[in-house]
Amino acid sequence: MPPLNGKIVTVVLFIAVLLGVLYCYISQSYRVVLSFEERFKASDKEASLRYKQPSIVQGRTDVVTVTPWLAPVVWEGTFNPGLLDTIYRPKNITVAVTVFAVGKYIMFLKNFLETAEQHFFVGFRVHFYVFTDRPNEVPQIKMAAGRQVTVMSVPSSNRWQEISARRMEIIQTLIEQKLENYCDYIFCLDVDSKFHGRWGTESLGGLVAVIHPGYYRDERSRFPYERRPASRAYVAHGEGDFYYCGGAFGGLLQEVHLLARTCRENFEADAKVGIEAAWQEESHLNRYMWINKPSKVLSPEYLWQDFKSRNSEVQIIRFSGVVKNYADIRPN
Ligand code: UD2
Repeated sequence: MPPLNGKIVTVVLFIAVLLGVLYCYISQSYRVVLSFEERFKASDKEASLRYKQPSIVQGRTDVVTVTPWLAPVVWEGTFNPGLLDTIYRPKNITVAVTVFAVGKYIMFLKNFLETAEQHFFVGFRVHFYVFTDRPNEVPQIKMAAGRQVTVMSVPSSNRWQEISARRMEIIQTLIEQKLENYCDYIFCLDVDSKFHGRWGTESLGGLVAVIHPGYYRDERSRFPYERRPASRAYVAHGEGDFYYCGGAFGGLLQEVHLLARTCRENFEADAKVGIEAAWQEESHLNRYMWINKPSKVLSPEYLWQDFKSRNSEVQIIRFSGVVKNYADIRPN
């Protein structure tokens, strides 16, 4: 049947040509879409590289912005938040946060988490680990995409000193068992506090310490370091750099792991000879930070206390301890 075959060949040829034209059209328009995206990305990158000119001769003169071992001291006005975010965004970092809410301290958790959603690493992946003996009382907070809360049970205690000090051991174990190969940075924060302003990528570093708001204008002889030579937290008079907070510290996972492990070991060695350092793990942290200098130091903007009036050099309060009645909330 030669005429039918001829028709079939014509139809097949026609369809082939049609498919060919369609393919050319689609690939052409796809290329247009791609080049548009590429152009968009390029202009986005250009925009992120357009910012206020930095200066090395003008800047804040009312505060010290670098330690004698050349670690930056982070104050408002010393960094460009947008620029820092564009540097860290492509790195796809995940930040872990530990927060302990044992016993009545659970009452502070809602405010802590809600304000963290407004100010803490906004736009970045954050995983909050809440340690509590009251998992049923953990409030449900609406979290932004990429951010989550995991509740971990811990035993309660009838001594607040023990609750506070045991945190180092739990942080060490958390890093070993859950965070390695998952998170990049970790911050360990007190729950009886809330965020008031940005706390973001400017705070990232290897080992990060926060200067205590109560002592930063004082002579170091007045710092409440552990002063008994028998303690592993001992810092002699005439020694030490700053007085750092036990309520906020952090850095790279490996660095914080070493800090937590060392403080825990020293705390346990002290306990064996019947010593509890003056300010529990805060004393051990201060000794550790004196020997292993932090690579970034956060000014008291990063942990103020609500009962204190703001000093002039503190242009913004980012995180602050709430006023609390110790007798009402502590177990002892
Ligand atoms: C300071 C430190 C704190 C710690 C303590 C010494 C700051 C701002 N605070 O605060 O970090 O070094 O001295 O031990 O630097 N907690 C509970 N349940 C309790 C008691 C404590 O969950 O019953 C947790 C909670 O996360 C709290 C933290 O331990 O935020 C520290 O306890 P604190 O706030 O009572 O200690 P405080 O105010 O003396």
